This record gives sequence, structure tokens and C-alpha cells, in this order.
Amino acid sequence: MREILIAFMLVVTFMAGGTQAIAEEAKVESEVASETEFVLTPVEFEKCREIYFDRCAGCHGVLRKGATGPDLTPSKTKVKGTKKLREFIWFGTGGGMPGWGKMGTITAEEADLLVKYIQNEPPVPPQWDMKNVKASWKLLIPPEERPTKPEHDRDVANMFAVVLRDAGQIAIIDGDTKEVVSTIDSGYAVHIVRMSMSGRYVYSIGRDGKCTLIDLWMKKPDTVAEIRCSLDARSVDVSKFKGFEDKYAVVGGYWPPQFVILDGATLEPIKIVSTLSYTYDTEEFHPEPRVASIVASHFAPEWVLNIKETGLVWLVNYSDPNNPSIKMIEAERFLHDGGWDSTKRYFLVAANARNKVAVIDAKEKKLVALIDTGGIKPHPGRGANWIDPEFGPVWATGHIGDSVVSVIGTDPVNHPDSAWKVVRTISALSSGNLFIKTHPNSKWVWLDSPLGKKAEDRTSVVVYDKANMGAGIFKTLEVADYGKAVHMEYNKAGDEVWVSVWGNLGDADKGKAGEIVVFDDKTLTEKARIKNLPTPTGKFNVYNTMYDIY
Ligand code: DHE
Repeated sequence: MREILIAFMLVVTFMAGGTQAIAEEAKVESEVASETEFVLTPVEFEKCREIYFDRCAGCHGVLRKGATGPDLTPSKTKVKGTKKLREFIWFGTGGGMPGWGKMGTITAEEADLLVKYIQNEPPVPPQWDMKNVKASWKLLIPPEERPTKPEHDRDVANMFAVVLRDAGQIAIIDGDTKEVVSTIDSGYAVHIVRMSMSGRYVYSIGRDGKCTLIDLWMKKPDTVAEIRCSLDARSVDVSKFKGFEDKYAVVGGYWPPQFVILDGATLEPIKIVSTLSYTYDTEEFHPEPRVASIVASHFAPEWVLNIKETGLVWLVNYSDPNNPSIKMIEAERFLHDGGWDSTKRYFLVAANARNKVAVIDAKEKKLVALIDTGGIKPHPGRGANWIDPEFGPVWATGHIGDSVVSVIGTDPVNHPDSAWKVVRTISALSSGNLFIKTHPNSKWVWLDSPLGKKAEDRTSVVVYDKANMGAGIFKTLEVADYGKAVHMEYNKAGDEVWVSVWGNLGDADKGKAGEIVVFDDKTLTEKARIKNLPTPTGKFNVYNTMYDIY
């Protein structure tokens, strides 16, 4: 399927008219390039296009106009030159770019080809309109044929949906027994899942834009509907406001830049909306404003959609989904990931390439603060909330480009002096942090560093004591001796922490494709290992995801 898509994308690349200006801008360069040292055979070009899609597009954009990572259009890359570009790709940068060669993700030959590729004109993928979206929709089991109550006696609220990233699958694991109840095919390089407000359904989103709906009430949970909302995507969420529980879902697209509103029980598409627009500050047209994180408001029937390149937060009202109203809030460019404060009124989202966190008030529907985090490229995941003994309720983020955790005050009523300010800056084990996590029942805060420079940092996580954050790292836990330790998630009771070991699919025969290590949160000791999971990354406890507990 993916091969067909790639071939299709290449053909349409040269037919797409909407991005003519970009094509022309790069034409002169590519003509020179194709005659000289940057020439690639069609097979090499295709190989690079795939590597670029897998490793580079997320940060630099499909059109390479730059976002979390810098602009890589030929007018910029040719100035940098082959030698410098090769070094960046191989060794990474201080700004948070991973050293793809050094880490063993790509070979020397692939790095050489990529250097040429990014000095050529970027191919432009096709559009994906409602006709395509509708044609991709499959209702495998209609709601009336689904169970009317759970067909098993497992605690659905303590189940985990685990992303098996490189396998393109979702594992459903019983949080009590640690059994893998079901392994279900999902989208290509599947990215995240979210839960319906009832906790019955799991919605997954793949990097190919495929959304699957999994019913946890089935004896063996399985897909009941699927749809492809775009060709490249990262986010999905559901309607959570009172009266709209389980009614709708929304999928955010990276390419084409758009979102699609779906029926929550069947995934039937209702409305498609393009996010093509102008940057909030300079009001320049942007050809690729991607939908980054999405959260569901608890104050109104609204989704908070973070439009990365334009720096706008869109509050999309879904009460009349065929005629959605959108309030656009100016925030900051390159919005990425974020989470609610403990009251779920304020959404804190990283504008990562600007080293800032924007705070959106979902009740008053406005921006309340733009905070300089003091570190390079904040990356909170959804962040972590706890009560600091000195500053009251706080939320925190780690950083990709700095070995630092920034703790931000979130209580403007009782702690106005610390609200929306960095109140503590704590040392991490390393840069390359992606996720931070806690639970209201825990005394600890957990932080990973899967993009750390040293292998031992990538395989470890650290724990901080909420009551004594000033003391720095309380304990470093080595999770595995291979792969990357990534993403923590608590069980429903908040007394276990699950950490993924993201290995290589190719190392499955050595038992090193991946596993989940379960820690006892009280003693900070290992409690269980769920072995032989192919490349687990994000994992989501049903209850904690439903209620946004982190
Ligand atoms: Fe993610 C969240 C985008 C790479 C694991 N990631 C997000 C969100 C966005 C995003 C926009 C917020 C979704 C939301 O809340 O609605 N991620 C991107 C990229 O563009 C990027 C940098 C590059 C790419 O090419 O995709 C990228 N992400 C990764 C990974 O390589 C990770 C580590 C492994 C994987 O499985 O893909 C990864 N991203 C995650 C996870 C979350 C996430 C686990 C959700 C965290 C949570 O606790 O909610």
C-alpha cells in the first residue's frame, strides 16, 4: 500500500499546480543540480524520499520550508554545502537534531545520497480531498453489531494501548495481568492513540494519516472502522465536552495541511477543513501549516488545534460539525506538543523552535502568556503537573536541545507571583528529553532522554522528588542495555510506571526489538518486563488518557 502511495505521490508531484511558486523558485537550482554533483538516479531519489519522509519531514516539513528544524530548500542547503550538510546528518547538531549516522539509523551511503537529495528541489505530494477520504473509509463492524457490554472481565479502564511504532501495530495490554490481549495492525509508523470519553474506544493515528477505531469491549479487541484522513499525520482526539461524549473525533493532517471531523462511532467523515493560511506575525502565506497537537476542551464543545507553522491556535467548535466555527488565537510559531494544567483550564503548548511555551485559556478563549523556557526546544509530551511546596501548582517540560527541565507556575489565583513564569530550572541527565510524566498519587516526576548523545543516557530514565526538586535528580534507572528508553505512563492507580524500550525490528531474533519495563512507583524498583514487543514507543492507559491525568 505504501509503495503504491509513494509511486502515486511521485507522479502527482509533477502535476500539482498549487505549489507552482515553490517549484519555480527551486527550478533554477534543480536544473543546475541535475547537471552536476547532486544528480540522483530515480531509484536513489525514491530511496531518499522515503528516508526524508521517515526521518526528516517531521521537523523540516514536506516542502522543507523549516519548522522545528531549519529551512532545507536548495537556496539554503546549497549555501551550507555538501560537507557541512553531511556532518549535520551524521553527527546531529547542538540544537537537538539527532546524529542519524552516529546513532546507526542510516548508513554512510544513505547519508551521502541524502546530502544530494536535499540540494535538489523537494517533490510536492498530492492533495487528499473528501473524495479520497470517503473512498478510504471502511466500517468493518457497524455499531449495532458490536457488543452491548464488555465480553471479558478485564478492567477496561486499566488497559493500555501501546504503539508498536516500526511494526505499524497497536498492542492492547491488560494493565492488571500484563498480558498482551491483542495486537492489531494500524497505520504506517503509527504515532499516538487517544481514548473515547467513555473509555470504550481507542483511536490511533499513523504517519500515513490512517486512523483506526478499536473496540475494547470485544473479547479480543479489534478494529471496527478505519479511514485515511490525509497522507501524513500525527494527531487525533475525541469530543469530550459534556453531552458530546464519544460523538465525534478529529484527525489533524501534516500533509495535506488540514483536519477532518469524523463520526465518533463509525469514523464516517463529516467535514474537511484546510489549514492553509498566513503566519500570525508577518502575515505571509504558508503552503504547509501542519496540525500538531490537538486537545479536547472541557469548557466548551471545542478542540484546541495547534497549527505549527503559522503559530495560530484554532479553537474549533464541533457542536454543529458540518458548519464548524473557528476562533484563531495568535500564539507563537512552530507549535508542537503540550498538555493541560491540573485544572484542565489552561493548555500549555511548546513553540519549540522559538524556545517558548504558549498558554491558552480554554475558558476565556485567549492567549494568557508566552513563556521563554530558558532551554533549547522544549518538548513536554503532555507535560507533568504537581504541587510544588513553594510555588503551588506547577507544570513542567524537558528539552530536546538542553539538559534542563523548566518548571512553570500555573496558579494565577493563589500564586499570582509565580503564575506563567519559570519558577525552577532543574538539571536533566542529558539533552534529548522527549517526555516527562507524573501522577497525582505519586511523589515522583519521571523524565526520559531517548535522543541523548551518550548511549547510556538514551537507555536510562531519571526520577525527581516533587517535594525536593531543587536537589536535582533523585535516582537514575537503567531501563535496558539496548535501544532507547522512551515515554513513561502510569497505570490507573498511579502506583506503576511503564517505560518502553524502543529497539530495532531487525534485532527481534536477539530479543532486542523492544519491551516494556514496569517499575513500582513507590520503591522505584523493577516489577515486571513485558518482553518481545516489536518497537514499543508511546503507551496510553485508558483511564489516564480519558481524564487527561499527567
Ligand atoms: Fe511525536 C506526540 C509530532 C516524532 C512519540 N508528536 C506528538 C505530537 C505531535 C508530534 C504533533 C502531539 C500530538 C497530540 O498531542 O495531539 N513526533 C512528531 C513529529 O513531527 C516528530 C518530531 C517527527 C516525525 O517524523 O514524526 C515526532 N514522536 C516522534 C517519535 O520519533 C516518537 C518518539 C516515537 C514514535 O512512536 O513515533 C514520538 N509523539 C510521540 C508520543 C506522543 C507524541 C508518544 C504522545 C505523548 C503523550 O504522552 O501524549
